[in-house]
Amino acid sequence: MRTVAAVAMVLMVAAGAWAYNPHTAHPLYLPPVPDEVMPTVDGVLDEWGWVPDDWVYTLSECLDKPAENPPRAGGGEEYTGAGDWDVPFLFVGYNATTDVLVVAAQVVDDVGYWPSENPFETWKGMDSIYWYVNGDGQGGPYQYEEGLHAERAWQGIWRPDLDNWWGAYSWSEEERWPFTPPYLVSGLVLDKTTGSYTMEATITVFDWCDHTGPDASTKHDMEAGSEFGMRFTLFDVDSESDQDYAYLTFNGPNPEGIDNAFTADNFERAVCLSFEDAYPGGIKVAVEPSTWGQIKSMLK
Ligand SMILES: [Ca+2]
Ligand SMILES: [Ca+2]
Ligand SMILES: [Ca+2]
Repeated sequence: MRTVAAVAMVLMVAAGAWAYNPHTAHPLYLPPVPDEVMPTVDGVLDEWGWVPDDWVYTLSECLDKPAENPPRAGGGEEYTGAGDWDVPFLFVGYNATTDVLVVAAQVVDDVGYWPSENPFETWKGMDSIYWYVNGDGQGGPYQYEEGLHAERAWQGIWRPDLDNWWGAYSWSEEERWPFTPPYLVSGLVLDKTTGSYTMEATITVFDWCDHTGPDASTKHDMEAGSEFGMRFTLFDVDSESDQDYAYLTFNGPNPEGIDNAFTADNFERAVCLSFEDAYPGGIKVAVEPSTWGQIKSMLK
């Protein structure tokens, strides 16, 4: 995982009229994904060997970290080990050419838990991924309500069991175009019994995401130095017990319980790095196709 001190000096954009979480000690730094290594978004992680270890997040290194230094891992009770849940590989970056967030993850689980096929009951506790973005960093509501469209910030919830379904509480079912290709593309390979999966996604962040469609919307310009608000959490749930869950999250402390107000005012500050700042040693693009696990085992 990238050390904060090494990249803190590259920040040129001072926090000003933004509404980020004031309780987090540092921004979330996003490395670029160069065009030549942009993945095929199919959930098969055979093209990620180029990523330096600095930019690979794993659950084991996120355990027991202070809340103000995300990403961090936790759960309902003490973590019971990799046999319950593990994240051997998580990458979150951006691509400047297509203006998208790029995420890839391998999640190893023992029990796939989805007690309801209704995606709008996911909040009750199921294996899932939660995304929140706020392109202009100015906060504001992300919750869709009758007559209120959350154009600046929104929430995406990913259910691996529902045929790779992404949904949003921020939008009505008829207005969920930002969660469909080409604005959001995702692929996964799921073992439904164990809940284990590998996934990839590209996610368009908008400064203004108009409910009428892309013509009236403005993409966030993803380039070195740009920033925006986001939250992100991977969840493991194995039963209906309130205690039986684990997570890996980019979210910082939330002492005011502000997220219960459905506002983006407390999102984390994500900052896009230049290639030179992210990869001072360069990258090796000519890696033979392999799964991430095979690559790691070869290196040991
Ligand atoms: Ca792939
Ligand atoms: Ca589990
Ligand atoms: Ca599970």
